[in-house]
Amino acid sequence: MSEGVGSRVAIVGGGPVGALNASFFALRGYHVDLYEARGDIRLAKHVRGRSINLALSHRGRQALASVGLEEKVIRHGVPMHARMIHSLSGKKMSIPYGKKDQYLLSVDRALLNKELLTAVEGLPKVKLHFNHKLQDSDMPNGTLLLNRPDGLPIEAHCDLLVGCDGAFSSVRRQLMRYATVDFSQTFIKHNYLELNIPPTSSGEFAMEPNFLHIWPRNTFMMIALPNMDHSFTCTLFMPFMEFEKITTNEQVLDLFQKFFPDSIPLIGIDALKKQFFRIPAQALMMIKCSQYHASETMVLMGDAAHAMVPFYGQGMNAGFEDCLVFDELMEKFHNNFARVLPEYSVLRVPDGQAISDLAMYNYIEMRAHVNSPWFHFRRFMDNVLHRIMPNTFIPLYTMVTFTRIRYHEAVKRWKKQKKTMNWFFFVFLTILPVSGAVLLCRKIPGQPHSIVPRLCGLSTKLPL
Ligand code: FAD
Ligand code: EGO
Repeated sequence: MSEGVGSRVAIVGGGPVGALNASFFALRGYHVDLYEARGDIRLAKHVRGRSINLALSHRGRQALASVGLEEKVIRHGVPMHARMIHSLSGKKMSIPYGKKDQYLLSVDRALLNKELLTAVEGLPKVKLHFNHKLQDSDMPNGTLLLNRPDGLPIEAHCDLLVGCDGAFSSVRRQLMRYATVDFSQTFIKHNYLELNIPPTSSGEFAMEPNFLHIWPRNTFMMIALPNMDHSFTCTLFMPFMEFEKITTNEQVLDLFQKFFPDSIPLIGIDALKKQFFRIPAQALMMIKCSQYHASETMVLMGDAAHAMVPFYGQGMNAGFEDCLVFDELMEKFHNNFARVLPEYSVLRVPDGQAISDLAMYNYIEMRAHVNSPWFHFRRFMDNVLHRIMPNTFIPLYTMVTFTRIRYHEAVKRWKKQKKTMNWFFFVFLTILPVSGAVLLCRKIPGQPHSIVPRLCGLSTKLPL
């Protein structure tokens, strides 16, 4: 890459996707300015018991590996080889995710972000600008308008504006002035709240560490992911109407007694009461766009392009894969933004839609009829079918989480598999028993009766 036209990239948003993306562009030789509205999270001191984690899987790891950051990040991860389903009675059952190398990694959000920022800061021609909030842009002329907390307005310049500024993206708002984008924003009935399960008094994990713990209770759902410090972070998903009803400590305890009794001693009664009201429950939403770019100067990645509900654990993974797909196109089209940007939308929009829809599908599915026996049965059957037909039947969760099969292809395959399975069950449960019955009831040649009376131990003399 030579300095000059098309060589200055501005990335808005220093979240996981923006920070990773900065590495991708820097390694291609671009001059990169990263603008983050908030301060440098590496300077914020860690508050004990406040680690929030997320599940990193294959797609995210492939993107990290492509810029040489996989090892650095997975050092901070706790492997989860199986889900652990907690039933209401307190019984626990686990079902593995797949083969030995198919596991999720529970990583600390803050640590992940710090690792990515530090890595990109060490690359040439990269500048990180914290406390810089994008206000406006005029990309036909390549100018940006940013604000600092002291209110000082700043003008900046770039050739490509990359919006990695999350679900409430400001870049997206500006992009939609220049491109014909269909856009939707959908809030769901559930909000979420995070709680902490501290290590035991001897410093051990309070539950089995290498699992994604799930308490499926139809409309009430809770999960817990392990942290490196031997604590767990629980996320409670509940209709906001229910959150609104809960205003006293007693109501919190009643709720947990009723739905998650085994978790009370683990969180601790006092901690539970305190943590429940620490901050209000947060809303969950989905953003869809029919196009992720405008001309050859603006492009969206991560939540800015496709925020989704968290019921597939893929939001960040999908955002990381965006960066990887974009980089693959940069290679293919020799860094020509005019060709890369439209192609990126063509490739990535169907996949963004597919994973958003799957996450929403899981949200509906998990409430509709997923209690612990059902959850267990479904995942058990997935594993059984995969074991007998490893090439024909790959569970959807496996395709999404442990492969790089394009999200929309995974959905197509899943629908085809469902058809095959339905046919298979139809044959075995209907045609075979029916034809069996017909054969049994047929008269045996040379005998006056079918085989049925004999099988039943009846005399064939009886008038059957
Ligand atoms: P963000 O993380 O939102 O970062 C955007 C950044 O842009 C922020 O730092 C913000 O300050 C900055 N910004 C915003 N506006 C401006 C502006 N105008 N100027 C400058 N900077 C700006 N994903 C997974 O893969 N696995 C999981 O297990 C998982 N669990 C989740 C659980 C929950 C409860 C939720 C809500 C999400 C979960 N996700 C998960 C999704 C994941 O959190 C997101 O997909 C991911 O954080 C998106 O990263 P991002 O960088 O695109 O956006
Ligand atoms: C029948 C059985 C229908 C996020 C199982 C649907 C999601 C869905 C939120 C888990 C795992 C990472 C997650 C499984 C299903 C993260 C995830 C799953 C949750 C909630 C989550 C699984 C953070 C759905 N992956 N998953 O099979 O283990 O199955 F429970 Cl509420």
